[in-house]
Amino acid sequence: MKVQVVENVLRANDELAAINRGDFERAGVFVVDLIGAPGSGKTALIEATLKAMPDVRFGVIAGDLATQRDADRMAKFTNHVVQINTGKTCHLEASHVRQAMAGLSLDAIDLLFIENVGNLICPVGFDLGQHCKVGVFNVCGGDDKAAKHPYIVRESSAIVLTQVDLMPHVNFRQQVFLDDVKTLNPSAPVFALSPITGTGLESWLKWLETARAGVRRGEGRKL
Ligand SMILES: Nc1nc2c(ncn2[C@@H]2O[C@H](COP(=O)(O)OP(=O)(O)OP(=O)(O)O)[C@@H](O)[C@H]2O)c(=O)[nH]1
Ligand SMILES: [Mg+2]
Repeated sequence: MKVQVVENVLRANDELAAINRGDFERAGVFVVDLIGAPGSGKTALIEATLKAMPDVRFGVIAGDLATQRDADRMAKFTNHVVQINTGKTCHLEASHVRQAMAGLSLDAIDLLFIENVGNLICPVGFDLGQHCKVGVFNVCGGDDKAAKHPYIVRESSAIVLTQVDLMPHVNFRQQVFLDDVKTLNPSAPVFALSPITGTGLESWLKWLETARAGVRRGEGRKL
């Protein structure tokens, strides 16, 4: 009986995610779900991306248990920001995104970031209607995190390794991390970068632009 309930919840989520995806595709909005541990640098990555691509019309849905602090940070770069507070829920669901969409004008957005609740585990299982998931790992989290969180690595279209400016201060073996990602998901590019110093940001921006162009040509689902 319990299994049945869980299946129903996931089916309802997937149905709503499909409706979200249809709306995004009709409006020509490329949607990226950023998933990473608390404090891994998701908001800093979005801030730097918005700043570096002034010609792109960005929207952001920020998911956190509480506060609108992330939304306030990103509102400096775009007017299209909605904060979702999930309370005790450790991930965003398609219904949260649906609610947030009511506060966004999709026609005024080219690229929508969904910053998921800081958590490498729970968000992975929930389709939101995004075109791709991007796993965000930070060097301070340790070089074993890709291996310990295989599901997000396998489901991601790209992996960001952030806070690389802090590499000299922590014991992070980059090759171990890269080898683990390669084993789990050989086709996912890894962008080692620091939004704070700007190191490595260019390749990430290029990938984002190429992926967005692919969706405009109707190739989004192949990511
Ligand atoms: N030195 C350095 N600090 C960084 C970098 N990226 C993020 N930070 C800092 O790390 C802290 C956490 O960054 P956030 O961007 O808030 O992380 P987050 O993943 O959005 O956090 P939650 O939304 O709370 O899960 C902040 O103090 C950032 O300024 C980086 O590349 N280098
Ligand atoms: Mg954040």
